[in-house]
Amino acid sequence: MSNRQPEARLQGLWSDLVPVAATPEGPSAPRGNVLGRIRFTDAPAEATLDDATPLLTTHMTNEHVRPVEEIWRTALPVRTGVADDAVFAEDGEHVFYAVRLGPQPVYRSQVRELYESALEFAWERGYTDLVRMWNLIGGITSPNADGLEIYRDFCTGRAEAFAAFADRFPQLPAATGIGTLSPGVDVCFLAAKPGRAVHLENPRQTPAYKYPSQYGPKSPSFARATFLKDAGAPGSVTGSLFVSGTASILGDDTVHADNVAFQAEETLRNIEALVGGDNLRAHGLDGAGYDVKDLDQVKVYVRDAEHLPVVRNICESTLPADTDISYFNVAVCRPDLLVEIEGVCR
Ligand code: 3EB
Repeated sequence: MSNRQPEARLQGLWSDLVPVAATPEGPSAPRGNVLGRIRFTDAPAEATLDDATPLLTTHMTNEHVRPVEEIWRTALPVRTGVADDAVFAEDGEHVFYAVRLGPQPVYRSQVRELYESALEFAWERGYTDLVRMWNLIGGITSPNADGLEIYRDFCTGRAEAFAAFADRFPQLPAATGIGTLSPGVDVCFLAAKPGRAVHLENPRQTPAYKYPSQYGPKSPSFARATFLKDAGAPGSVTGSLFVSGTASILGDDTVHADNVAFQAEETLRNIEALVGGDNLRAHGLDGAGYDVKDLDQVKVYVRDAEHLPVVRNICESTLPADTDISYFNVAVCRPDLLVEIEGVCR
């Protein structure tokens, strides 16, 4: 795991990506209390409290990549619980919430209900700044029972839920929408008490919520990144920048449709433009700014297993040697997207 800026790991929220077989225990384990875990492995499971902490298990690994567990931690004491099908943990400043929706012929209404329950939960407990959401979608580019692409079906239900809660959650958070290897949808999110989150767009990309209808009946509901200011320092520009799943999209167009190396490089340029000081200043975050090399806790999603080596090479030559990077061999939300990259800058 990365040891860059270790002091930053004691502020706000932080995570580690660790091999499933070697979860650190004992004195070498990172300090902090576990808020939630996401296990990327070879089969899905219901969201549960495991070892008294929320655990989401998603089918995202096969023979080409290693299973990993992402562990979100906080310095504050944590309280965990169950809310219907969902599990959660909260520390008074942050909440982690996770839920699995099993396979459906059509996802729209169930996704809407899942999202409305999740938003209601966050609102009632006062975690009104959504920070980061993950949407892990089986068969993402396959048709549902009505012939509509499952990603578009999913986006419709999600957009309806956000529309119903627009008075309470007027701003969309950073997110990922990515394929998994089993049917069903796994959703989890991080949210915070109000006043610390700033949502960012990318000057090189059309906001996803403004994508034209050629990409689906309802646009995807997410921002390109969310900056979470450190707790207890709301006026400060120290914090964490949560970078959404980012792909080779300029404006709203996929570029380099048949060249995975160019897609990976374009994606990293998109992240560079997103996290740079100019873009943070444009969003009112004066004095903050990152380089693509500051991206850590990186997840790289590669559609075709044969492309893993070239994408690994590009990521490893762009990012520092001590960067935490995990690779997954899963479909992306447009058939012409071959790679997607996300991470956190501190
Ligand atoms: C894109 O830029 C690529 O639907 O939540 C990236 C991040 C993508 C989040 C989502 C989709 C989502 O449109 C796909």
